[in-house]
Amino acid sequence: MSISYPRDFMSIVDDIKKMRIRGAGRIARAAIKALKLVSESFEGDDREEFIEYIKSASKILLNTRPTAVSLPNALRYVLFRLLEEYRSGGSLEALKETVNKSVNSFVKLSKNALKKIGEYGARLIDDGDVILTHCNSAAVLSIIIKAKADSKNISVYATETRPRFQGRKTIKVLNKYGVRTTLIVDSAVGYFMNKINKVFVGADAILANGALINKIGTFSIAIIANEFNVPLYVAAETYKYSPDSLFGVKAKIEERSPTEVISPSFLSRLNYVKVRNPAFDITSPRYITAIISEVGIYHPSVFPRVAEKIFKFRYSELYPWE
Ligand code: RUB
Repeated sequence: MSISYPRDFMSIVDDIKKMRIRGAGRIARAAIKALKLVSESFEGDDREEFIEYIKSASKILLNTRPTAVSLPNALRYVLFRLLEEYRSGGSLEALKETVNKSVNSFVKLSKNALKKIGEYGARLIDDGDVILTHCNSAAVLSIIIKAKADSKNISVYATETRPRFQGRKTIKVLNKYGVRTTLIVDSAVGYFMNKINKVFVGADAILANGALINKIGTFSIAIIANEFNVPLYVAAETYKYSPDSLFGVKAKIEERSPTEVISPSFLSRLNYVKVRNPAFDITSPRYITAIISEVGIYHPSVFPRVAEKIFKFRYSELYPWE
């Protein structure tokens, strides 16, 4: 039997897939708001059917973008609470109310986390700092904007972040806040690193060994920063921790269409050429100075333990949508 979903839900699914909604934090918030729409639209009167409906919508959301772990974690947050209510015999109304409340509380904690990360991260920034950032991370921007609001005299180098040019979003925001910014091509990071004294990047996932998954190019930037003894800080909410990496589940690195890199007509004339377009890469914890979270600043080896404590992952039920 085919299940139908509300149109608004499908349009959020499409927005995430096509990257009109992007960035790990935003993806997570949008996905569970979409789940709330599904919950509200349920017209049946059967508790089991409701649970199945929510689980199947969750699986659709999980398939939108595979790498940002904030998405499954946000779903876990809602589904843990929903299943608890279901097992304790809650009525359909109570189940819907649980979805509603937990979506709202996740969105609130996520926005609050961004604010706290801004506060903690800004403490690491000194007057006169020249910062490099890559891609477009709301968590990193929160730090830079707070440092600027604290009247620190700073400037930023932002990479353009090919092939999707998320760096253009970053420079627009920095410009709005009056932060002096230089846009550079991704391959110029080595050329400019001697001018930089701190690197800040966001996170799509932090693995159990403290490794970072973030926008493609982060790994190269980390190596260059290391070569120049420039500290690299990661801005990551605790819900960027990947709980299943603890059991050796391999992170999924999204590979996007070659058409983002080269036009299909050009490529079709090159018989021996193929294009690879991974959207993310993995940076070893050895290159990470510290991870700035909403509950403090931690060494990458400590962050996973802190995240587990804050998020309260249930290792017995890591895939509640199944
Ligand atoms: C975005 C990206 C960002 C992280 C963190 O990739 O790699 O650095 O998602 O962002 P994409 P935030 O544009 O492919 O989604 O701090 O906003 O969660």
